[in-house]
Amino acid sequence: MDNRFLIDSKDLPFCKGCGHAGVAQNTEKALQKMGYNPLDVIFVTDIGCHGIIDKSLRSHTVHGLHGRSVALAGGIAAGLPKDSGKKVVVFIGDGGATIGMQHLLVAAHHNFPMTVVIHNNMLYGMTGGQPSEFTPCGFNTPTAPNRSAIGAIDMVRLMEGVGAAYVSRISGIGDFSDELVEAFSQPGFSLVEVMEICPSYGVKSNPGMKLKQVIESSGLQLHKNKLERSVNHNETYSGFNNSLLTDKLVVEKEFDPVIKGTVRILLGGSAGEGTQSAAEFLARTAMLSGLYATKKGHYPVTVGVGFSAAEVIISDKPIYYSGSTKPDYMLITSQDGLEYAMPRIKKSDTSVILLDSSLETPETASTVISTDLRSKAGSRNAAMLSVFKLIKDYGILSEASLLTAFSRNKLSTKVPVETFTANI
Ligand SMILES: Cc1ncc(C[n+]2csc(CCOP(=O)(O)OP(=O)(O)O)c2C)c(N)n1
Ligand code: SF4
Ligand SMILES: [Mg+2]
Repeated sequence: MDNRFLIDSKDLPFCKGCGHAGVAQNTEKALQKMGYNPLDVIFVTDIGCHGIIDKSLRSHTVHGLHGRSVALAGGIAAGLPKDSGKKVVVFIGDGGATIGMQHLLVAAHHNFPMTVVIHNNMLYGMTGGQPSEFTPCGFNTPTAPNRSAIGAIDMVRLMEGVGAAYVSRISGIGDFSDELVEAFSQPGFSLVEVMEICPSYGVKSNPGMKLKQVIESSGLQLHKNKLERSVNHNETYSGFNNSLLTDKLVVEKEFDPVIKGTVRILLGGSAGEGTQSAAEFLARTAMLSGLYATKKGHYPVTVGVGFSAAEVIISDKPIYYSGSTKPDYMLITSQDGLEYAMPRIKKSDTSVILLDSSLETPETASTVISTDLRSKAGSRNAAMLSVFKLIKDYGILSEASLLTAFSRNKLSTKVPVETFTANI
């Protein structure tokens, strides 16, 4: 692959005269000077005008949510093997740096091995020129024509305060590729704030004002600072980055499946009453019978209160979507669960609903079977009893698989199986 990073460095997707073009061109030049191949560089771009450079790049690109590109890049940088020879570069605007400032501070503090290039045009370009926290005193924008008093955050000083290994503020005019080379060469974290101007909103709101003048009058000096850092994130965490999947549970097939096709089950109960465990148990019992199974939990953001619901799908075919708008069965063990499931109960006309006998039968075209769950097994085990009842009464899995799965479930050490078998 040849060493062009830009598909066409003369045809970039910005307004005429936009400072973002200079950053893209100087970045290409700097990386070429350093001998990088385009596929050795991972660009993580942010939301904003600068971010639309993606389509013009011949490198790896990841486009983040607004302000989150540094967090994404941190993940990529941390995941790269030691001495991979790859370079992670973040392109972010002053708006994104404002919105995601915490990510920048943490990335610098932990010394993540990557370079952040802030395209500081001192306003939110893409949305029409609102001020950001980088808008300096006296620099007007279309929506803040008299922004004189507040002034800009000095990002470079802020970065120094959290121990950034390398920071610089440079003017984005002309050839600044050597400054970028210096930043890109750092082994740990580096940040370059490129001061530039947005002709469409910055120039229009500040007629006749030149970038040099804005920089001078803002009190934000062009500046560079290097700090010796003996640790970086990747070294500190080496050995702690095992895959989350390494100790995944493997459930081998021990029983023949009973069903053909797909069965969708919704469990609706209350927090702390074992709904999620019962749903997981159902999914594992299906896997023990050689079936595919998914389980999706739903609960309010504040855990431990309100409803606790789960959707389980079991199938003889791979499952590509783990939700079920029309469950075949609904196992409802509490008032919270009933309220949660109500929209689906109302809509559905083909479900079988096992409903705890303490609950009022809802209006529905589906079949409702009122059954003693809470009174027989107690509130904490009602969901598990409903799963036993489902398997026994509707024969979707074999009884042998059910009993084997239960004997391996930690609940079996606390609650005798008869609590369930004697009540179905
Ligand atoms: C979380 C979030 N807030 C707001 C927006 C709307 N939005 C899209 S682009 C943009 C402005 C981007 O400004 P900047 O990051 O400085 O980039 P520029 O366009 O100036 O290059 C905003 C506010 C969004 N997409 N996401
Ligand atoms: S609106 Fe401003 S920041 Fe966006 S491309 Fe045009 S000149 Fe550049
Ligand atoms: Mg901007």
